[in-house]
Parts: sequence; C-alpha cells; structure tokens
Amino acid sequence: MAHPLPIHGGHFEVLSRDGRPPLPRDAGLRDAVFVQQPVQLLVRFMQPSGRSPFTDHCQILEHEGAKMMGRLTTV
Ligand SMILES: [Cu+2]
Repeated sequence: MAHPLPIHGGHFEVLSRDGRPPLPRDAGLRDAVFVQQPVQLLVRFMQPSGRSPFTDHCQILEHEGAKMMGRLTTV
C-alpha cells in the first residue's frame, strides 16, 4: 500500500526509491511523496523548528490515528 506522506515546514527532492532512481512522478521540488518502499529524500527546511517540531504523517486518517507520524526537529 502506498502512503501519501507530506513533510511540513520544508520541501524536498526524491533522491531514490528502494535504492533505485526516482520515478518520473517524483521529479521536482515536492512537499509530499507516496511511500511504498524506502525513499531517500533531500529536505530543505525553510526555518528552524524551534520548540515546535515539524511533523510528517500519512494522510490516510486510519494510519495517522495508528501513529504513522513523526516529529522532526531542526537546528
Ligand atoms: Cu498510510
């Protein structure tokens, strides 16, 4: 199953999927990616997170409710 995953607070490029070159749909600067296998991202955050970490999460509500989300702190 593919998980639509946005990362708040930054934009990124998809560098690889499962160790292979990214798909054509991954091209360009993005703020969300479909994750079905390991992906390597190069993320540029627009500001430090400070005391409020940025979040990444699956946009499928059942998955988000099952804690498929993370907190990212930048300095
Ligand atoms: Cu999901």
